[in-house]
Amino acid sequence: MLLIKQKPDIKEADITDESLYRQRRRFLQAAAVAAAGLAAPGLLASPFAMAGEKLTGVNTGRYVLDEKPTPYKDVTGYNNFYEFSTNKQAVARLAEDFKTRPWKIAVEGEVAKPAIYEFDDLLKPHKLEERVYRLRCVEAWSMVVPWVGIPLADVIKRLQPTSRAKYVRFVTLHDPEQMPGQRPGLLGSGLDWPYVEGLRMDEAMNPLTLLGVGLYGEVMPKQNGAPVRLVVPWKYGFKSIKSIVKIQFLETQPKTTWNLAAQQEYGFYANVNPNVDHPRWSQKRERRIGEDSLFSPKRETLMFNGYAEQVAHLYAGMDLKKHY
Ligand SMILES: Nc1nc2c(c(=O)[nH]1)N[C@H]1C(S)=C(S)[C@@H](COP(=O)(O)O)O[C@H]1N2
Ligand SMILES: [Mo]
Repeated sequence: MLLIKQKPDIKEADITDESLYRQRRRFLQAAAVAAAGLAAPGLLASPFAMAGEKLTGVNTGRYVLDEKPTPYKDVTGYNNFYEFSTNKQAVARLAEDFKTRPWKIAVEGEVAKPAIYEFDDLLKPHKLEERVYRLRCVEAWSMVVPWVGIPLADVIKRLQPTSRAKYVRFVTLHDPEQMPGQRPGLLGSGLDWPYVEGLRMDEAMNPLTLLGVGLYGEVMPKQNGAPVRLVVPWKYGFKSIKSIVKIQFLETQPKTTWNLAAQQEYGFYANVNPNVDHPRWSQKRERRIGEDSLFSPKRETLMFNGYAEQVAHLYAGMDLKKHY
């Protein structure tokens, strides 16, 4: 089954769009500066500063899916982001005031350029791409999302990991003042904070792996992991860690949040695999959010979420029942 078409890059924004966009930005900047009563040029100069604002200069067409994108309202209205709530429909509202600027990202470990980077300093030098990827959650639902991001490999190459770097670890912001799900309480998720995730170096460098900064042509909505999250389309959704504040290059395999919470249920690899059941339910089928009803027949889940051609080689010779 052919799921992915690879085409050469096409520049989406033409000159007219670009100059209109700049005019609008200048207006917004002037308005914001006036409202704040002070100038903050560094902050306002960012091409992806405000959640919901349109992104320009995005290359499209390299990875397209022969499937209908999930409606925007479902992509942004049904979210797993336990820092805000375990109720997927409540996350968007609870994240409304989440501050995503200024935003710093610490780069640490086995790398030539460790530093605490401003968001723009780390990501602005790179080209944005739109890629339509499926996101398949452990709970057997899926979405098709037009993500906007930067290939993680591009950023990693610039940071120059040492030869000892075998894994990359990612950490989400820990800020209980802003994130009610991180406060101790009876209704907590039981997870340990901060949320942490990891990839093997070759997985991180695979061309499919994105640092997501937007979706549907807009700056990443807060509930989807603003300002920057991972998008790893051949793995279960929980690997796509949101609101990243730290990237560490390591020699040894790091622990991950869901593996720490329930080792039997969530492994390090978490590759989408219809042949390896979750201990409490089958992973053979899925239901598309926003499209399928409870009564629709479920869709077949595909090996590596349909991306076997791109990633199966990473796991050649590994027992995927053991390394789930
Ligand atoms: N920090 C953090 N990242 C996270 C999660 C989370 O609870 N906290 N949930 C994960 C899970 S299980 C999924 S399915 C996706 C959901 O992404 P979406 O809200 O954009 O659909 O985010 C992942 N990243
Ligand atoms: Mo998930």
